[in-house]
Amino acid sequence: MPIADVKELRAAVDAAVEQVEITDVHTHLYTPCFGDMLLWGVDELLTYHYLVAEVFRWIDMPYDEFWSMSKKEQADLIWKTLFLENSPYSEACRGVLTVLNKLGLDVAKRDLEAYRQYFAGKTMEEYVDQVFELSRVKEVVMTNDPFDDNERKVWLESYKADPRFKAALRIDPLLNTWDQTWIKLKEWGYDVEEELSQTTLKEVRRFLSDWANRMQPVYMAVSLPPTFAFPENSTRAVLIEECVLPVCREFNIPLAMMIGVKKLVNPGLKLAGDSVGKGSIETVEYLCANHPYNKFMVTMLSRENQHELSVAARKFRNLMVFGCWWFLNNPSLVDEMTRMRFELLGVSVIPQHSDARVLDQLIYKWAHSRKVIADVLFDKYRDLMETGWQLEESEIRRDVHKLFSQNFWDFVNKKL
Ligand code: RAT
Ligand code: ZN
Repeated sequence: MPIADVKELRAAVDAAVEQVEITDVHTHLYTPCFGDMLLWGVDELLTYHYLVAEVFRWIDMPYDEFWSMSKKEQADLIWKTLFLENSPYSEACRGVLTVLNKLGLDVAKRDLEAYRQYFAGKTMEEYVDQVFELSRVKEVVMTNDPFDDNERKVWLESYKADPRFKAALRIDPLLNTWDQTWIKLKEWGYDVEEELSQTTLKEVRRFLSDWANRMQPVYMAVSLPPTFAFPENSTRAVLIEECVLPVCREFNIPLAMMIGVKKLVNPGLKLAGDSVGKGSIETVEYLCANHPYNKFMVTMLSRENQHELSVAARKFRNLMVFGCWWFLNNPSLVDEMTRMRFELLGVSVIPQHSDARVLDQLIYKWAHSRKVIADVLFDKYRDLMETGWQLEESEIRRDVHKLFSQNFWDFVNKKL
């Protein structure tokens, strides 16, 4: 039976978005076998780098002094400064409170010690189950860095797959700091030199294939500066052309490009010290046009790039736009970007990913995004109904399932 009126439409959209099981296409979470690398609990939530950046707007403490404090001391300072001495309505602060509230803790009490005790009584494994259930996330894609010594060790010695966690082969050091990375490759037994000779390129391909076989990644990924250009007379461009794209094709996996990060504009802030710059859409267009048998997932960090990125996706079926990344993951910008993407691309986008670094963040990032995306969808369906088009509830569920999960898998499995 078609949806009869706007009231029924609102209920149908809200229910579909509320209930859909999510595939979260980009996170920094890990399966429990990675041990301490999987962050969780209130102290991790409070020391999230988004909040570290915010606390330094208020405190005069030297950066080093902050970094020499224990995690608990840092969390205490952030709680006091950002939650008690100011109202915590920034998106990152609000997120912490959404998590506590959804876990059933009493946010009104402002009792950090009580929240700590709640987490102290849990094991990581049971908490993983609880968070996946509460956030209705079915599966997450990790960010797996074969150049990270701790992570590498787990992959080589003790990795235990968990179907809820998919791997993504992240290759920033290869493409962004080759002058240091080639030495590591050499130490690991690949016959490479700094100059990109034919042997070196072959060995880099072998390295990527070895890790693709080991991780079984759903895509290869890299974050890139605003100045990222292709084609270009640079090491990065040669490595992309000669190594990354051929191996992605061989394994039939997309290359996810996250474009627009200016690394460490303030090094004192460490992980919180990165910023944003406008990237080049011509680079994305060139890659899609000249490598039609490669698949590209692209997210750009600058608000100014969003319109042209959506237009590019209208031109290239090998381009999948995904997520409202990092500084864009705020309700006002998610709303604006999602509206524009739905208007230009219909159902054929991946509107959001969480970028969760702390397991618990799945709860808030998805609660907040679900709400904004449902509001936008409701408006779009209402506009449709005004033309006389009739909508079935099952069609709304179909679209929502694609947006929050299936589009990703269809793209990953697509053969060009
Ligand atoms: O959003 C973030 O946490 C950033 O620090 C980055 O991790 C970014 O998402 C990335 O994957 O490079
Ligand atoms: Zn990320």
